[in-house]
Amino acid sequence: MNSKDCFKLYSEMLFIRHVEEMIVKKYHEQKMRCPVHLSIGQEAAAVGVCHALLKKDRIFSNHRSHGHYLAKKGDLKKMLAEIYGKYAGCCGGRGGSMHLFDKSQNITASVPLVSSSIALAVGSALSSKIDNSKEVTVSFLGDGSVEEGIFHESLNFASINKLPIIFVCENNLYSVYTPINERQPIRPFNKLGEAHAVKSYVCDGNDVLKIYEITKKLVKNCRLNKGPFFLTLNTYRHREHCGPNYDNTIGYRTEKEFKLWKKKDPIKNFKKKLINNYHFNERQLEELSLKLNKSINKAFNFAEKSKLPTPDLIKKYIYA
Ligand SMILES: Cc1ncc(C[n+]2csc(CCOP(=O)(O)OP(=O)(O)O)c2C)c(N)n1
Ligand SMILES: [Mg+2]
Repeated sequence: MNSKDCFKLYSEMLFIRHVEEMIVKKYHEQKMRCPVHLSIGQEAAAVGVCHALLKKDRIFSNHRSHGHYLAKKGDLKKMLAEIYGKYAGCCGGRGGSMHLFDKSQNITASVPLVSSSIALAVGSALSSKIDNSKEVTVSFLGDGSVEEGIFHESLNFASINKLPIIFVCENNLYSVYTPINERQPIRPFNKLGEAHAVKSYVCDGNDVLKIYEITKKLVKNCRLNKGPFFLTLNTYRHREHCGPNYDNTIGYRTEKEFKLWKKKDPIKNFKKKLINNYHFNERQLEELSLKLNKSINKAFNFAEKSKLPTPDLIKKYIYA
């Protein structure tokens, strides 16, 4: 990949990091009244995958959806307004952080019921196949998600119908506070896909370049009707399961493990790569950081100043 594209990948990851760090900074003001599941530490997955997609391709996400939404070029102002519960939000302020949509970018749904958006994504891929439209669907899911029956039904259906879909599992080792080895038998993760005859790959989830390269191949193959695929990205969330804080002191994961994964920070390491291998300098990257923060501040101002929905809207979208 050339240096210009690498800079783009870095910029997209840093953008997500800065947005979520600003949420951290402002969350205590209690103006954002919905739960937030931050993806700090997992930005490479969202950016590496979405960078390999075209605008027409569709993504489906879960409760940890900010990174996916922003990486697929969802509108930041509408996302923040949604988190602030404002009418200008992408769901009119009715959904909050876990319901991010942007039809204009084909961010079709994020749904916090664990695994439920996988089946919706399969429906999306089925429609692309019927229409022969060559759109690819990505279903983002977590390691906890593979424990739900709908995951297996969805892979089975996608496999038998050869659907243009990539199931992307971000394995961050935890479902809330329960580590994966207390929830699942020890077996290679890609066996989960192979059991349904879905070609499966495992990739370093903190290496944005590797993720981009492998997704690009899978997307190409999906367009050639060679899907579906199951891609596991091994990564780690830095913050608590839900909320702006750290929760390492409550005992479900060790400080040692946390520090080990912090060293694998996808953004810090890619920054080193940009400087050492692609000849960028600290000043250029600092300028980028300032520029991103400027636009992020504007979007927060917009969200904070936007109007709340009025009471008469309560019945809108209620059909019975
Ligand atoms: C059907 C269902 N069961 C339980 C929950 C509560 N819940 C919310 S997030 C979560 C953990 C999911 O873990 P994982 O899929 O690994 O995603 P991560 O939070 O690690 O990103 C659970 C159990 C839920 N939202 N939906
Ligand atoms: Mg998890």
